Amino acid sequence: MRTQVAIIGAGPAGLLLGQLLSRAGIDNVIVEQRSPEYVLGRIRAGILESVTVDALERAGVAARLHDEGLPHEGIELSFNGQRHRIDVHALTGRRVTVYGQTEVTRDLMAARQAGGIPTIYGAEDVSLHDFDGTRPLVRYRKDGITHEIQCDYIAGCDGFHGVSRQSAPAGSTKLFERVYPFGWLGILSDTPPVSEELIYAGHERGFALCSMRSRTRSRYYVQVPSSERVEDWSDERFWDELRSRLDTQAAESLVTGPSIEKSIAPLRSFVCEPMRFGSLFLAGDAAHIVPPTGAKGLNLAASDVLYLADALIERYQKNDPRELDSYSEKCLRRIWKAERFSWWMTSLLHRFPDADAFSVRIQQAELGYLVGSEAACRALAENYVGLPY
Ligand code: RFL
Ligand code: PHB
Repeated sequence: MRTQVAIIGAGPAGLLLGQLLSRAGIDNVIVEQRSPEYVLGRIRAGILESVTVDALERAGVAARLHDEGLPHEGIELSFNGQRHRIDVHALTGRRVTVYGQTEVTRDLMAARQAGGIPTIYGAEDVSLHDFDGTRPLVRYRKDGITHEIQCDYIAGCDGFHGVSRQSAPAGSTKLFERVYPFGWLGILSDTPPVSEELIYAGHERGFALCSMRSRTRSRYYVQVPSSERVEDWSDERFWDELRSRLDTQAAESLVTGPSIEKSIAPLRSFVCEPMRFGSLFLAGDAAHIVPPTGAKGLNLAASDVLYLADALIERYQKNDPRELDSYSEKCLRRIWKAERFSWWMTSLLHRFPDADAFSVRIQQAELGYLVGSEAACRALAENYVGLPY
């Protein structure tokens, strides 16, 4: 098989890139190791920056997002038993939208299928070849048969554990990493959200987050030590722990119910530099990870993809490779700002097992300063809604 762009991974990054390229008349094939059902079964991000909404509009997949997404104009910070609202819209003129990654993925998959654009699910042993030379090639096995895709470019959109970053030549990457000594235990339940807006709670027992997917479906998280096992968390234990970390009013109005998903996500900051190796370009979690506290992972994947789609369009429509040449540098500028914000939100709100009394007081002082200072609130708000693309 031959195509212009071979895309590895059918997560939001790969699917969005495919859609933007197809709409510009650029042929592409997606190679995904899992099944569509598996991809749709992963419960992940919930908050879209306006830049991400714009990208989905450009991809022609925003109809349901506009119908069902919930625009949010503020967030609540909770600590010392009190809640403080940050009016993100008043401070920035912009909003975020609550619309689950699962739904974004579903909409992108449906559009791709409607357009009859090829996606190979269940591809095994995917490998990338000759992207430093003149004949880039993707090889995979399906149903016991080996297949090859010849292409001009390869987009590595296969997430943190994918094969693309690992295919970069030895010694060509610089990796930056911080692994946090805790994770987030998350629960999804068909119960009305405890609050109209998200509550980010710092508490001496650890961080908690009250989020949602719709007016009838809630998503809650509590910080747990990295050693924790999901099997040890009954629904009842989860709800008790969450309640203990919220202010009295939220704790009393929390509606509980059976979980429909429960999992633990480790927290990590990670960046791979550069993001280009000859004809191979990394995008999304394949190149960087942020802890979810700032709600930036999916949004960064979308901004990488916008840069990459525009650069490939310039290359094909005007035979101009300059945007491809500056892709990595342009992405990394935005990525490091989101890394900083996500690290800062994480440091501000979580309990660190090795924190001494001094660090705890500094954290308290920072929270107190933040909610008392319009300048500090604005800095948080402009990062939360997303820095300019
Ligand atoms: P994905 O979604 O991991 O998709 C990669 C795809 O590649 C496939 N794959 C392969 N395919 C072929 N060959 C191989 N060798 C392959 N190896 C892997 C995988 O099966 C998969 O289908 O990466 P992508 O597309 O870059 O998207 C990134 C986002 O998924 C991620 O950044 C967000 O989910 C992060 N995130 C959040 N981001 C936000 O913007 N806002 C949020 O509110 C938010 N909340 C979260 C989050 C992530 C979380 N977890 C579980 C890590 C909350 C949580 C709990
Ligand atoms: C989510 O709803 O899953 C979510 C929301 C905000 C975050 C992280 C995750 O910061």
